Amino acid sequence: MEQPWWKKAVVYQIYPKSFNDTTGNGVGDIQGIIEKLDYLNELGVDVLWLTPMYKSPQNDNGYDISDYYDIHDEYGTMKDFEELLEETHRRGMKLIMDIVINHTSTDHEWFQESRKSKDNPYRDYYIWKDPVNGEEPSNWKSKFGGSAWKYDEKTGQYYLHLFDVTQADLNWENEQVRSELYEMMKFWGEKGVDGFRLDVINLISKNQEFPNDDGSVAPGDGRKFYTDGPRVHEYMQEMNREVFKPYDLMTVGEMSSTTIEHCIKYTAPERNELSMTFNFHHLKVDYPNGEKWTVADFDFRELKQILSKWQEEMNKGNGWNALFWCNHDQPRVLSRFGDDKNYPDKSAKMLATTIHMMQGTPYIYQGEEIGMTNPGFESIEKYKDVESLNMYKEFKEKGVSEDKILEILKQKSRDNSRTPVQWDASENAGFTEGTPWIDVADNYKEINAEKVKNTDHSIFHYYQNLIQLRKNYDIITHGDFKLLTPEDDQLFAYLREWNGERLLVVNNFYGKETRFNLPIDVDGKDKAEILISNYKDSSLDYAKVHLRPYESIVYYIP
Ligand code: TEU
Repeated sequence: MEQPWWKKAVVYQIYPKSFNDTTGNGVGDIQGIIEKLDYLNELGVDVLWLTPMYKSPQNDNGYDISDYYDIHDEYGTMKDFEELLEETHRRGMKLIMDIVINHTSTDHEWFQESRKSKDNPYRDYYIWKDPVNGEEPSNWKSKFGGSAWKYDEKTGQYYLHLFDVTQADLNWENEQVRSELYEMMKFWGEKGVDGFRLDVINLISKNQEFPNDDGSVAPGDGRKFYTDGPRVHEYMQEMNREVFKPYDLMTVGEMSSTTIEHCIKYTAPERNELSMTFNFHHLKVDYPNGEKWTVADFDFRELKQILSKWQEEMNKGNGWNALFWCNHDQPRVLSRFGDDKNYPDKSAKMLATTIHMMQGTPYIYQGEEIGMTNPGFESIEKYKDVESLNMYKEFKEKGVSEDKILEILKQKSRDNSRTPVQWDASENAGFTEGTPWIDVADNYKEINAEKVKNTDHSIFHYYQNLIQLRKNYDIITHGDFKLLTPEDDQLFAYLREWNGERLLVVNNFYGKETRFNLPIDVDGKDKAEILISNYKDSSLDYAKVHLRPYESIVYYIP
């Protein structure tokens, strides 16, 4: 059977605001992306994913859209966008847009109309409810803190917002809403975009009773009534029929608190829903008891178990994973699961190998390929993210000390990955000639793109190699996955098998030396070769390997 092209692709995520500024206003822009297309092409990625660039008041950096048909002024114009699309295609790369259709900005004209009166034609575009006993219609919580309901004086009802108060949830039960959204997506399809990343798409279908959460299932914030909700698969199939299929689009759904069963349903080809899904279970291994807002080490064994389970079961169910360590909502992986102080180069490469040799489509978040780290901001003024600022306020109100809150934000804030890309050692890391909207990390003189590009065997070149390996070895795309030594507290080793070929991936996740003893019989010693490794003289004897700090080796055994 012919396989879809995106199974062999690598995607690069661009957060335009922090990518590259050409106007000097401190905010990245479309021309800035165009300027770096050759760089991205040289890296070897196939697809660029742009986080939202539509018109927006930017309360949530563009995830609050006020006009789906227009480009946000600071980023440029529709003409700039068309030029970007053309220039991307000219270099043989593809471009996918971020589509946010669970909610719109309250500045969107639909919401402006909707809030006017109960009989406004747009009223049912959103979710409005009467107060219950003079209070919120239910105890659902916003993901950014506080209630998910906001009272609107004008009509005496509450509207639902699962995220910021300026992000009102759309009413997907309303057929007209759905068809307007599909029309809008077709508009981008007509322009020639190659696909969509769909923001929190598994939250669009809500239990229409909007019941109180009795707290019997953690975290008790109402999510069980709208996560992978009652009609979500029906909507995905409708969207596929209306938009994805006709325009032959690649699609990746961002799935909040989802399950493997649902992700198989979203992505199994015969169901005609999405190409692949992001899930976040492996990125909660440093949330003790589910609590993100606390300083904690990560649980390595749990990390292995979760990733392996998704590898095995998605494969069995004919689903497809998006593979990633980082995005604009997560701290930098090098600071999180690697060692950005003692082994930045080795641990960054090890982490890259771990993900890139798995089954699925790998995503590289801007700056990951050059080894960017959390910035370590020391004061609250440095933070810009709405979620971080809300948490700061909540903690303050609870009486938590300033130092404690800052320590938490330093590890957990979404701003950790939103600092400007470090292009070179010049002022502001070459990101802007003005004042950047958020501070550049202090380490830009040591860590920057120019430097890694000009250094042999650097992280950048390592990523180039990983990307090429996926093109050259089908086993990386198709192979089965088996976790080895699951109980080991230091090694993440796995075996891929396909068509009589084997790929053995051995990663030392820590700065201590260790040994790997192959627990099963894998014949073919005399034919084995090392496809990639982060030390230059790694041992070819894969049955017994002595591993140095963060050593990572990929054996190919035909
Ligand atoms: O994120 C969805 C989401 O739930 C998160 O990853 C969220 O940032 C995290 O749970 C907070 O702890 C998407 C976007 O990626 C994010 O940037 C937006 O803020 C959010 O949707 C709302 O559109």
